[in-house]
Amino acid sequence: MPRPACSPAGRAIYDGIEMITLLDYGAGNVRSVRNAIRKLGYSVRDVSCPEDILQAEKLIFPGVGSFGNAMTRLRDEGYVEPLRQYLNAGRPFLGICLGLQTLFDGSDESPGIPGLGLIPGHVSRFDDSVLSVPHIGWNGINIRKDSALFSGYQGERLYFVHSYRGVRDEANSDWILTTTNYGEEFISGVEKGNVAAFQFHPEKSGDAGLGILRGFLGADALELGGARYDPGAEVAETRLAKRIIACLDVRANDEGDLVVTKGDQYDVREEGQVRNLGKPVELARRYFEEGADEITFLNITGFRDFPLEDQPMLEVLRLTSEKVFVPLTIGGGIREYKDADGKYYSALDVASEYFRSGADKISIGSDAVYAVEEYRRLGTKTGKSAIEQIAEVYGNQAVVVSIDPRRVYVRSPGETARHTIKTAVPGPGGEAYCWFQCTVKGGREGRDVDAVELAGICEQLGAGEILLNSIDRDGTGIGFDTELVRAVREAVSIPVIASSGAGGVQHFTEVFENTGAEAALAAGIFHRKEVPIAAVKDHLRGTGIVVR
Ligand code: 1PR
Repeated sequence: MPRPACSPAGRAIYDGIEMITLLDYGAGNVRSVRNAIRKLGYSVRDVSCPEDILQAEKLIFPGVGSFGNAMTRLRDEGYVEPLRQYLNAGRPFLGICLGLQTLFDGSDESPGIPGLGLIPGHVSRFDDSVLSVPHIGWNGINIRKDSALFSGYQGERLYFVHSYRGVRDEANSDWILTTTNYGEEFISGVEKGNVAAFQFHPEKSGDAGLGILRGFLGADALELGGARYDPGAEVAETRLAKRIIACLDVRANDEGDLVVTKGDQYDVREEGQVRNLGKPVELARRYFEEGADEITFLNITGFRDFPLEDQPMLEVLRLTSEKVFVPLTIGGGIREYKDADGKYYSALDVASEYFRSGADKISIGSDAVYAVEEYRRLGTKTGKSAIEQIAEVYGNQAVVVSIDPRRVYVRSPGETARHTIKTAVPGPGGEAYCWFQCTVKGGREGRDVDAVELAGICEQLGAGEILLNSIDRDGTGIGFDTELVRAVREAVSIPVIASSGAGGVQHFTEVFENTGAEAALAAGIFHRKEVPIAAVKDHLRGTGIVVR
């Protein structure tokens, strides 16, 4: 493929606005990095040829995807040598996430593929026998040396999403800027001279993250005034916070306007009309300001429409990512598709458009059920399911599987081949056992697959997280189905988001205390302003549960 022409060489200041050079090799969501840079008053120039790297005044490298994929792309574009030259000269550089990992010699994620070799050591995987992996969510940092990057930082938690990490040893100790604990201590930040990199995402870490980014962009103008390194201070282990997620079910109402709606057990109509609880972008912004740790959009009629023709939904994502600096997940209609002209789009094409529009994670519902049925039929992976294809390119952490289960009661486990539990909430005929039947098409069709099996197989296919709804509890306000959440949580080693049924602050405490879920999601109580997000967090804090 011919390389694009180089961007015009020249000054890094245009019309009084400083240019930041962005190394985006087109493999994921760097829209939020762009948006964050712009919000801080800078403009962005993309690297389009190797010389652009050497001409940069300040270079940001937000690596996305897998280690091997990133290094191969860098090599194919001819970027490796100029990048090494730039780094070895100690010129201003900020790596984010994989942008940190590629600075090491290599990674267990992609054996045999060398990294940039600036920092001695190998990146390796967290141990998923003791922890849920990926490490997703808001964790702290321990600052190990003073840095102008933390001029405005006051010790807030920051957003991480990764399965691999660097660990410190003698050979790389002079690089260590910050460390974080997740089962063990790992390197969450490095800095030497003008070269710095973070494992967390400053662009997704709310105002605290934007402050750190500002520290890099305007580092020379800042005085040290924020969090400082205190060599005498005792270093406490950092802890990952439980996440509180606001969910926006979105669809067009009968007038054709895109609205946030909300169902009762998935029925979103009231007196024949689609319930309208607000405008998607406005609500998302409100939740960001109120302290939501993450925002999820579900395009609930995506299973029957084609999302790439649903431009308003993509526009919602683009506009939201300009204002909202916490992770955004989008689901609905992620599957392969043929348009009216017979043109074929893979699920990866659909997901890519969502990532380009500002999504950090995509969520797959119906198609995950079909993929599990196919896996059961063949007894093996095909590499062709949407989960496998998207995880391969964007990484497991970018793929959420959304499950819409409904309880099916039985008198004894022998009545079904599906995974049953003994329940404390007996069925209408006094049945003491139930299984959780997966559905497709927004709960309209039940399939012969249970939620526990589905979650396990989806993990094997490459899903990085489970969004676990409950049709029985949705919109009821009677609390999460903790039996369901516990059963799924115990079956997988990826994070589980408990969803459906939150009616009060105590329900969040209950689900975290009884299930081990990493996150809890709610919709109705937030949309109707019945319970503020801050009240949920205060209650959790009061019971000793760590929150941001
Ligand atoms: O199948 O890949 O096209 O994805 C469709 C997506 O849309 C799925 O993730 C599915 O969960 C969602 N969906 C489809 N129909 C509905 C519906 O409500 N009619 N949303 C729907 C339901 C439940 C949560 C809700 C929680 C919390 N999803 O979105 O936010 O239950 O609510 P609560 O706190 O008010 O109880 P595909």
